[in-house]
Amino acid sequence: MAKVLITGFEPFAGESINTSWQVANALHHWQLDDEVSVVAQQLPCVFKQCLLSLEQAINQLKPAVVIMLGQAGGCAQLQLEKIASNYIDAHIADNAGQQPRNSLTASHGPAAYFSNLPLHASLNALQLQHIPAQLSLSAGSYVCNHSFYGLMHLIKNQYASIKGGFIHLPYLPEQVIHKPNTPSMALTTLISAVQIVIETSLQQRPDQLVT
Ligand code: PCA
Repeated sequence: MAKVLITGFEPFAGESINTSWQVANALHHWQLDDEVSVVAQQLPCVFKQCLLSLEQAINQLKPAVVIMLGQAGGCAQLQLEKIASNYIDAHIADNAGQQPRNSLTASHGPAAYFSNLPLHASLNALQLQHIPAQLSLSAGSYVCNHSFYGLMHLIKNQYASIKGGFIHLPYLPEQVIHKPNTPSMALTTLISAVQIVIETSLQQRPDQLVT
């Protein structure tokens, strides 16, 4: 049976929930069909520990697909992240009080990796279902980008068969009640969106560059 690992982060920056974990958790044990099962794993919003938890989950599960989710408060659409950059510059401390500035995720790694999920096919499939999404060329320079880079580094060096990548999600409606003019998206829409990306990732090849 093929396994799909979905990760989401614990709340951070004073929030009581994190949309990424609400969505990942809702997909835990989602049975796409007899051949595929989904496992959700929460990651700490802590620079060092998030990579250790991720690596442990991958070593245990040996998934075919890894889709990492993170919250990007303020965005109105799902952000299908194309590029994981080898750069950290934390604008706030993480949940362990660490705030690395102007540094690298992997001192001997390349400057960036591309996601190897079928992002264009996923975008088309989402838009066909009228779910707002776009390709994003930067996952930021905080814990999400750090963990996304960590995933792609692991795929490159140890798990070449894994298809993996990162999606940033908007806030949930209950998170914006006291944040005027801030976009949000319903949990049911976000769950359907991630299900669409899971199905597309299992069926389609990663994006091919035009040469
Ligand atoms: N979003 C943060 C870290 C955890 C999360 O959900 C980010 O975008 O880096």
